[in-house]
Amino acid sequence: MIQDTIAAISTPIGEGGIAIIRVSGDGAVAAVERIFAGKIKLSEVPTHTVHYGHIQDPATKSRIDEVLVTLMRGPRSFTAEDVVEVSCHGGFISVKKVLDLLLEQDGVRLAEPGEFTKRAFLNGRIDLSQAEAVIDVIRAKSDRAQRIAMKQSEGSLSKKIKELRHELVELMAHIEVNIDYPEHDVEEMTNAFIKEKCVKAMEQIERLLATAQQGKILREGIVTAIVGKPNVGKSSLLNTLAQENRAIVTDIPGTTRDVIEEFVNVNGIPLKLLDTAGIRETADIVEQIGVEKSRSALADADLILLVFNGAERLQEDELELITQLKARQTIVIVNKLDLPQQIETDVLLREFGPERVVKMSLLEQQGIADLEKAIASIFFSGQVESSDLTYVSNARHISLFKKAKSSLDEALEAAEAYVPIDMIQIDIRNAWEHLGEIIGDSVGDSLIDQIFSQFCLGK
Ligand SMILES: Nc1nc2c(ncn2[C@@H]2O[C@H](COP(=O)(O)OP(=O)(O)OP(=O)(O)O)[C@@H](O)[C@H]2O)c(=O)[nH]1
Ligand SMILES: [Mg+2]
Repeated sequence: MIQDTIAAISTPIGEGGIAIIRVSGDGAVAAVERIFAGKIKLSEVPTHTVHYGHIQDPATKSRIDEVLVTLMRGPRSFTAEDVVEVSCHGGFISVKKVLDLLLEQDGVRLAEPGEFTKRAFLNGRIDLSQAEAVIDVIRAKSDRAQRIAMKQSEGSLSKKIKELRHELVELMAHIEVNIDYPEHDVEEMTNAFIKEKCVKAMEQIERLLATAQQGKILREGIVTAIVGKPNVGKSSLLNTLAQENRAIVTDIPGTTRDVIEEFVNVNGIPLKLLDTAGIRETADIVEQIGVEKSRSALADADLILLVFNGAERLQEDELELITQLKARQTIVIVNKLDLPQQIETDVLLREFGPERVVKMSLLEQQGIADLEKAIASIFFSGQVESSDLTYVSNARHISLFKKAKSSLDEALEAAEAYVPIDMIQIDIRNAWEHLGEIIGDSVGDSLIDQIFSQFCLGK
């Protein structure tokens, strides 16, 4: 059991109506009681109740802030321990003073990032995959990503893993019996049984892994690079999609020097947009670095928005970009439709196909709906839709599922080659262990620390 009591500010730092300090541990109620002045004694009130009063320094009796205190006794709390939440005034000073006073109380210390969630895990209220989903809920940037993360935090993935592991345990038990009581014929049957069970488990893992691509996109956004020659309107496109003047737009070619990142939501599809420096040969050393950055953004992007100025003919370096990008996931934007058109549209249509070429005037805000449609058609085409919202998106989970699958693969091959079944047992056990690691069964302390350190303070 964990002994000490932890406290931290759980709301973002800054001006706001209220701020919440969360306190958790055996001594939580006593610690807050010592600095709380109200009509009641916190140690005597029923759990899950809210109380009005003041925080005051027990030594000087000076009042620090007016507060509401919420009491939640374990195990019916976020951490499964006694939790007290103090809602005080927002801003920089009140909340800091209340926290400092709390930390002066015996046995109370500042929580580490993610420590509240870590305690919920260590106290057995949630498993590791659910705890990880809590970060995803906080970081979700689209409605859908948030819903998926909520599902996972409620245990949707854990349930699937437990079912899979249950099947494997049954299989291992079956094999065990045959190792202990080897009989003629039974071995043959066992082999067939192993194969059937392994294939079934592998299919289920594959189905989960198939959601990984879309799960990652929903979680992190489609990394979308806006590229093209200088002055074609790349930054104008970023500003239009972001609906604010995020990047500097001028008529000077070479305005953007650095990669500008902005998260946008296009009809529910999360895009991580990267506006880049216009690609051209240049003697300017700063611009050269910018062009380098453009090229590396281009290399890593899931989606490319390749922008042209429709009022000019295609140029040499643009033809190069076309060759380089036509096999990639690219949408071509012919901008400046408001000006007399010079561009060889036929070349673009031939290389990319009509559904991937969009005509726009960012100056007059034309063609935005067409672009949104093109993005949606790429994103939704041929993608797996997981109807029950169980997605595998966490890199750690993906790698463990892959390991489990390859262990089962080895078991299957071994069974086919009539390797002695106690050898096959080892592979199946490995698969079972890899799956267990996803929900935090038998994982080491250092991994646990690493996972929870990604959390923000106060969570
Ligand atoms: N006529 C017209 N001008 C446009 C349009 N879109 C952008 N512009 C202008 O084109 C110029 C360049 O726009 P930017 O968005 O800065 O272009 P960029 O591609 O980011 O340029 P660099 O950062 O230099 O690579 C600005 O003067 C814009 O106002 C359009 O649809 N029509
Ligand atoms: Mg620019």
